[in-house]
Order: sequence, then C-alpha cells, then structure tokens
Amino acid sequence: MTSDEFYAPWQLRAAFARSLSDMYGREVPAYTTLLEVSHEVNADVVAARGADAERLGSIDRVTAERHGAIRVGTPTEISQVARIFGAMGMHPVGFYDLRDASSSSVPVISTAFRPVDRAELARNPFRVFTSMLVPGDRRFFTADLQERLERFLAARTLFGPDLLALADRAEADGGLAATDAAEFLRLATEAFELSHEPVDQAWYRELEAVSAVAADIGGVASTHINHLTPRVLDIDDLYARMEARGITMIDRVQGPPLWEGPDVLLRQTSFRALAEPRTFRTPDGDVVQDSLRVRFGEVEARGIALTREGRARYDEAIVRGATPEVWRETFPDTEAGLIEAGLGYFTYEVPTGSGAAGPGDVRREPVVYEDFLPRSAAGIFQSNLTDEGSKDASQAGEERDADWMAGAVGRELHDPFDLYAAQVAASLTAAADRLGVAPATLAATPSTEPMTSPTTSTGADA
Ligand code: OOG
Ligand code: NI
Repeated sequence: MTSDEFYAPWQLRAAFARSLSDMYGREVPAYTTLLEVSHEVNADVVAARGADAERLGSIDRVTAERHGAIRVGTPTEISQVARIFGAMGMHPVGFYDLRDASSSSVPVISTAFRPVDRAELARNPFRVFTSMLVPGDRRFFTADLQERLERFLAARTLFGPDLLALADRAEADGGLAATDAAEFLRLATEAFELSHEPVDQAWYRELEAVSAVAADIGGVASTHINHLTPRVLDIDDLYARMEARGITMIDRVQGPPLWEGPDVLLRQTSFRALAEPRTFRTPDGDVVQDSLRVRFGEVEARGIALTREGRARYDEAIVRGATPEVWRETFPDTEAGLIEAGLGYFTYEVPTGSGAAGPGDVRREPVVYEDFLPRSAAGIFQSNLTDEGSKDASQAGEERDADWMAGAVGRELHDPFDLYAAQVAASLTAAADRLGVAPATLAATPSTEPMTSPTTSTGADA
C-alpha cells in the first residue's frame, strides 16, 4: 500500500479476503492444495467452454471468490463483527436456523455478511457465514451450563478497541487512508487466527459433550476462521481430482445433483482438516499437547438464484432426494424454461456495441446465487464433527427469528429474495431506458435470445 492512497470499502474487502486466504493457507496446508486444484479446474472449464463458462461470473471474480465461516457467542460479539464487515461494505443478509436443520447438536443461528449491490458483488463478492450460539436453548444447555457459558463469553474480548475504532472510522468516512487501512487489515486478520493460548481442558470437554460446535465457540477465549471456501466451475471434476490426490472428501456433494439442466443455488463439498496441535491446561494445572479437529476445507459451485417459488420447489425436491430423476420432475431443463415458469432470477441486458437495438435484442442473463443453504450448511457442520453431541428434543427450543437476529446484529437484516428482485428490477429499468421504451414492454417480451440450453457446468462434455 503506498502512503497517499485511500482504500474504499471494496478495496478493504478484497484485501481482507486475500490476507485471510494467505493466513489460512499457512495454518491449514490442505487449503492450499484445494486452491491449486480449484485453479486447475477453473482454467480447464474456461478453456473448454469459453465465454459460456463465465455467464455466472467472470473468471477474475471466480478466481478471487471465497466465502469464510466464523462463529461467535453473544449479541455483543456479532454486533462487533457487523462493524468490522460494515467497514468492508458487507451487510447482514438472511437468517438461518441450524438448530433444527441437523440431527446432531448444532446450537446456532446464523446470517451472512456480504456485499448487496450488483456493482459491489462484481468488484469482490467476499461473504462470511456467521453463526452465533444460543446458550438459552434448553435442548442443548442446562440452566447451570447456560449461566457459566454466558459468564465465560461476557468476560472475553474477541475484537480489540483499536480494530473497532478503525472499523467505525472506515464506515463513517467511506474508507481508510493507506496507513490506517494496513493497520485495520492486520488487526482484522489477526482477530481470526487460531490462538496458541492453552485451552481449559475440563471446560472444553464439558462443552464438547454437549456440542462440538459449542466447544469451538465457547470453549476458548478467542475466535478463528473456521473454513475458507473457493468457488469452482465444475465441482464434480474437483471432487474427483482431490480424491486422486489422496485427500478424502465427505461422501458426496451437498445440494442439487449433477444433471443435464441448469445449475441452481449452491453445490458444496468438503474434507475434514487434519488434527491441529493445541495445548491444553489440565485441571491439575499442567500444560499438555493434544490436538483438535475443528477446521476443514470446503469448496463450492454456484448456480442460478431461485425465486421464492423456485426455492419452494427446491426445498420439496431436496427432501425427496437430490437425484437427477427428482430434478427432472421438478425443474425445467433449460434457462428459458426457468424464466417462463418464474422459478429463477434473470436480469435484462441490452448488448453493447453499435447498431440500433430494439426490444427483440434484449437478452436475459442468469443471476448468480450469493447466499447459503441451511440444510447444506448443517450437513457441512455435521460431517465435520468428531462427535454427535447431545440434544434433548423433549425440551422447547428458544424462539429465534430474523427480527431477533437484526436486533442482535444492530443493523437491518436484508432479505435475499428482495435483493435479487431489486437487481432484476434495476436491470429492467436500465434496459428500457437505453431502448427508450416502457419497462412493461420488455417484461412482457418472452426471452427471444436462444438460451444456451441446457447449460452444462458439469464438465461432462469437456
Ligand atoms: C458454517 C457452516 C455453513 C456453508 O458453506 O454452508 C457454511 C460453519 O461451519 O461455521 O459455511
Ligand atoms: Ni462454508
């Protein structure tokens, strides 16, 4: 960073994603292998499919694209997370309740911090899935454990005052000057490093008996990045290449199946990280070496964002089974079919270049899904737990919803469907403007452009 530069939120976001990625690569070497293989897969897909491969994001965007996952304990902590990400132009989007989405013990609710504007997403779409413990949920924690857990959490500091002050200034001023930006990025990265402080063994094991996720969050005095996920253009090819390198993946790709029609939403898979050495303080006061297996590697392929109706169909289909047969019964096998049935979000684009364009030239382009899936998230949590933990389903769970989360975060929680719909509406207005016609004319025009159909992101034809 040269001294006279000013760093806008998106530049802080892009620099933070890189800095976190460098740090995570040092901490979890298998992540570096995953990045290498992802880059190989993406280069091969672009070489084989050309421009078609970039319809859901340019290769520059996809190469830099990551999502991270972090877990915190209290409303105070998540509101501080919101300030740090707010400085980077990342806003809370969506509410996920993972307590019911998994049969094992995952006592958290979540949101995702990400850019919300189309231009910002194109600059750098870095997003962080952020989970928060629910210590008051009696299915997981007794009143006694809740009390001790809340006391432990209230006594720790995850984010120091200097980091928070810089974050607030960046948000107020719309960025930071180079020296401050460098300091902000250093402190923010450091806040998510794995701590080498000895872990209180008895406390950690007590929580772990209830939930490995609870121990990961509330058993230690700091937080850490839990995983960092690159995006690939062909996840089935990636899966095969990782196994060929001797890295054991979970047994399947989560989310929609591999099939001949358009890819929708999100497909993810992961491998469990190796045990990482950690020091523990025993009840006798001795410091001993042991290990914890808390972090892992994940990779994802992103598809088309579905409307509420499309999502309802997805939710039904996924319980029937993510098989090609179920998908053929559920979804049209072309993008044009998705548009006509109102199942997917597509923007209106007027091709740039010379020549008078008319409504007949308007193309519909798919909107990429920028969010997460609770079942898939729960599956990822679950497949990486050492232990199922314990959950007393006879107890009533504590009520939590999007409004409660917005209150904890201290900010508006965006609805993902509203964001996609706004993106489509803005593209419609812009296209109509360029053509000098009323938006309704275009909205009524069926897709005239022959859609690339079916889109293949499977590499089956590569
Ligand atoms: C978050 C799991 C959710 C995803 O990609 O669905 C997630 C966690 O393990 O903390 O990252
Ligand atoms: Ni993830």
